[in-house]
This record gives sequence, C-alpha cells and structure tokens, in this order.
Amino acid sequence: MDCVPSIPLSSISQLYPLLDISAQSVRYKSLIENFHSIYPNRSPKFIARAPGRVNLIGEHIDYAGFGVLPTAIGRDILIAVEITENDKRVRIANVNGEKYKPDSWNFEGKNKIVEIIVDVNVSKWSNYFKCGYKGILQHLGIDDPKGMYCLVDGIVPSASGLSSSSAFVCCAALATALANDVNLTKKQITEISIECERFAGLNSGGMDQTASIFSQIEHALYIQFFPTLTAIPVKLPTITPPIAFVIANSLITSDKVITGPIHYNLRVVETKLAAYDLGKTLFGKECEHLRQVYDMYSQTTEVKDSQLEYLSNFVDKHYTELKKREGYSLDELSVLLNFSREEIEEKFLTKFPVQAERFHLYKRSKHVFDEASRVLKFYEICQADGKNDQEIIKSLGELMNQSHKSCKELFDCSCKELDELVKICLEGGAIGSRLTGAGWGGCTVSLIHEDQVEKFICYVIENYYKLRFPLLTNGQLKDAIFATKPGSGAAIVEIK
Ligand code: NG1
Ligand code: MG
Repeated sequence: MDCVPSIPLSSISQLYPLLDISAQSVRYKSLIENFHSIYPNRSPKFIARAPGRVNLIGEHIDYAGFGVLPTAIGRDILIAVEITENDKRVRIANVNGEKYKPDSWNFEGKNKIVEIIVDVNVSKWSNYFKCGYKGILQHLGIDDPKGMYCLVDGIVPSASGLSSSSAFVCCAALATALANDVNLTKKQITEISIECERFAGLNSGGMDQTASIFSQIEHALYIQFFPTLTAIPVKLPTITPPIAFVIANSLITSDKVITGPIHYNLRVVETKLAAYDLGKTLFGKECEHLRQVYDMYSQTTEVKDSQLEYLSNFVDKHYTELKKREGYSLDELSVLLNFSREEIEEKFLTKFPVQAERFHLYKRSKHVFDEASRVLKFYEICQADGKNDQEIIKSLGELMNQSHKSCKELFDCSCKELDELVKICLEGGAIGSRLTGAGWGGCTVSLIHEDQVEKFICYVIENYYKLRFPLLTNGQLKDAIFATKPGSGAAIVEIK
C-alpha cells in the first residue's frame, strides 16, 4: 500500500507541501539574492527542498530488506532553479563557492545519457546532483530536457551519517522532475532516487531517500521495503516530561564512497553471502537477501512472534557447529557455498568493488535479525497506549543501547570515538544512545528528557568536544551537537 496518494507532481502543493518558510525566511531570501548575483539577469522559479534524516533505530538492515525507523531532521538541502528553453545545459553553483566549485554540463542526446557520468573516482560534490538528474531523465526517457540554472545551499553536515548525500540526490531528482514538468508520485521519486544514488558507487539501501521524501512533521517513519515500499508515519510517545533526540557528531568523517570496498559495500556483500548460505541450509533455495530467508521461514511456521529470534538463534547454532564464527576466507567460502572462487567473485564481488581477507557471515546475519526485531519492538512501543511513561522511555532507550552494542560488536561499523561519545552521552543523562547512519564515524543520536537537553549538551561539550577538539568555535559546536524534532519531508517553494 502506498500510504500517500499517488498525486501527479503538478499538484505540487498537495504532494510537496508549500513550506512555511518564515522560520528560515532569511536563508531563503539570501539564496535568492545569491542567485541573482551568480546568474545576473536571471530569477529562480522555484526552490526544491529535501531534508537529511536521523535514523532512530534499524541500522544496516534496509539493504537486507528489513524495516527501519528514521525521521527527517530540520537540516536540509535547498536548490533554487531557473529553467531555460534556450539550451539543454545544466549549471550548478553552491552558496559555499569556496568549498564547492561550480560545474556545468550539456545534455547530448538520449543515447549519451549514460555519459552524464558520475565518476566514482572523482569525489565531486556535483556528482550527487548528476545522480538525481540522470535518474529522472533515464527513467522517463526524456531526450529533450530543459536547461537549468541551479544554486545549492546545503546545511546537512556531510559524511556524518545524516544523509546529506541522499538529501541532495532527492532534491536534484525533484528539481529535475519539476523543471521538466513530469508527473511522478512520491513513491516514484523515491524509487528513482534510491536507484540513481547507486550511480555514485555505493550499493545502498533505500532508507534515506524514503525518509527525505516521505517524512511528516512530528512523526518518525516506519519504512518497509517488502513486498513493496511503504512509509507509515509513527507518532512518538507523548510522555511527561516530553522526550527529545539530540544528535552529536563525533567529528570523525567517514566518506563511504571512498571506503566503500572495505566498509559499506563489503557489509552488503557479507549479508548477501549469509542469505545465500542460510537459504541453502534451511530450505535448499537460493536467497538474495536475509529478508527472503525470513519470508521463507515464515511460510513454514505458525509461530508468528518469534521468527526473527528463531533465525538469530539458528545462526548461533549453525556457525558454531561449522566453527566459523570468525568468518571465511575466499577459499573457505568456496567450500561452503560450493562455488569456485571465480564464481563467487562473479556472483557477489563484481557489481561494486569489495576488498576483504575474511567475510563475516555469522556476525553480520546475527546483527541483521536482532536489529530487525528491535525495530519492530520500537515501533510497537510507540503505538502502545496506556503504558507507564517511565517504562516506555526506558524500553526505547534500552533498544537503542542494544542497537549500538550490536553495531559495535557484530557489525563492526563503529569506531573508538563513536563508542566514547555514546558512553559520554549516557553519563550525561541520555536514556539511550547509539551511532546513527552507516557509522565508522559520523553522528550519534541520544534519547533524552526534553527538560534536560541543555544540561546534557553542556556535559557532552565539556567531556568530548573540549577535550578532543579544543579549538572549536561556538558556531562549530552548535553544528556539532543539537537537539532535533521530527521534521517534514521534501517540499517545493514557488517563487512568484
Ligand atoms: P548514511 O550513513 O546516511 O549515508 C547509509 C545508507 C542507508 C543505510 C545506512 C545504514 C546510503 C545512501 N545510505 O546511510 O541506506 O544502509 O547507511 O543503516 O548509502
Ligand atoms: Mg550518505
């Protein structure tokens, strides 16, 4: 079920609510002024906006096919756009022109669309725009696109697990669709954005793009990928005192496109290898991802509640019996899966480059089943009425803590600074704290009573930032640690 009605994009005010920009009107105004000075005699026709997200729970399980629970944050990407009929050139500039240099390219015919290439080896900021642009043109077979003048203003911290990349891809897709006057539903825009962000070299799941497009103010989003993409808004529990989420950046940057072969893309492959092994072992069938293993198992049992737990226990038993809790070399995998080394490379390791000495099937699959089960519990707690407030917040916090432990110990996607930051956050009064996003650096998210946010932030500044990054200015500190409320998803601002 698509829980948002399929309205054509032309009904933009229904699909992408026209923003109340009063809170940020200075930023919008200055974007327009900047536009005029960068592109003299031109005026933007609209501003597309797409937010970053913070994942509350459900890490590294979207690409394994399991549901996740993020929420949009207030920090977003804006793209001011003017359209021209005179040529098919795209010009893109950034308000932070020092750091992000202008770029432009020509559309040279439908068959050459692949050449609007996103060169993975050159880590260029405009690549993400090209992903969204190329995705829309390719998907719709547009061979006569409009020319575009674009100016970008992004305030989602980059390389920190808050999804600046997906916000940018979604925003570019939205801007391109609108500039070319095409009718697309939210679900279509999301699916195209998911698909086309992979042009940038990461075999990513779909959580970030869905959160950026579908989020609703004051709600988290329960996103499922099977049997089809759905996004259900989830009201977070209203308790006394109210709860808040604080994002704290470890300030260790992790550029996943660069480290993809040893981190992100490798994890995707490890979960797929585990799915293949478990599918064969349990049902004699080839499974593509762990969700498929779960679905097959569901069909064989009446017990609906504890299926993930069963599978989690099964991987314990299975890899203990095989004496393979510590992973497989390529040669050992070839024995396990009954493929030659070449077949394994061909089937699992070529689509996106991967480098590894050992492949951890046990630890990754165990994390995925346990984390999927934590997401369901988190979602259920949010929906349950009448529970004692203290009990609710304690259970949510506990699930977040377990999630971090599992990311650290089973999924190996934390780092020492993130672990230290989580520890400090808990000492500073957080009820739950965990890394958010892909990890290996980037941000943590902490659950906290709203009335303690200020004290909490001071504690973390004293004990993390002042010690590790003593030279940070107050402005930089405000960017590094801040409270966030579930914000709204992508939107369009018409400029009259
Ligand atoms: P971040 O860290 O925000 O880029 C990435 C993936 C998600 C998800 C998380 C881990 C992309 C675009 N996003 O998020 O799909 O797998 O890691 O849960 O690669
Ligand atoms: Mg990203």
